[in-house]
Amino acid sequence: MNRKHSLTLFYFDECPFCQKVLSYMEEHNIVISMKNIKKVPAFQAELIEKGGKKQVPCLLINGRALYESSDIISWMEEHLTA
Ligand SMILES: N[C@@H](CCC(=O)N[C@@H](CS)C(=O)NCC(=O)O)C(=O)O
Repeated sequence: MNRKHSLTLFYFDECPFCQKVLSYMEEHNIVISMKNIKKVPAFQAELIEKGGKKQVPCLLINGRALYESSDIISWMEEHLTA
């Protein structure tokens, strides 16, 4: 899985939109790099630098930022599930 894409999810636990994405990932056994922006301030700085804003969830796909939980789930459905 994920051999074609470099993937990182920026998130924090208390965010319901992040939880929606995390639940989808758990259901589909999707394991990717995770960056908790509340626990590590440098991750928030990285998110702003790469995505332009600090909104989570944000999926970084080969360096390109994808915001919006529904769009992230749709992307995962198309690219990471059979
Ligand atoms: N429509 C977005 C909403 C995301 C959202 O509102 N995230 C909040 C945390 S729960 C956030 O990052 N707020 C800070 C900001 O937008 O700068 C989604 O579905 O992903």
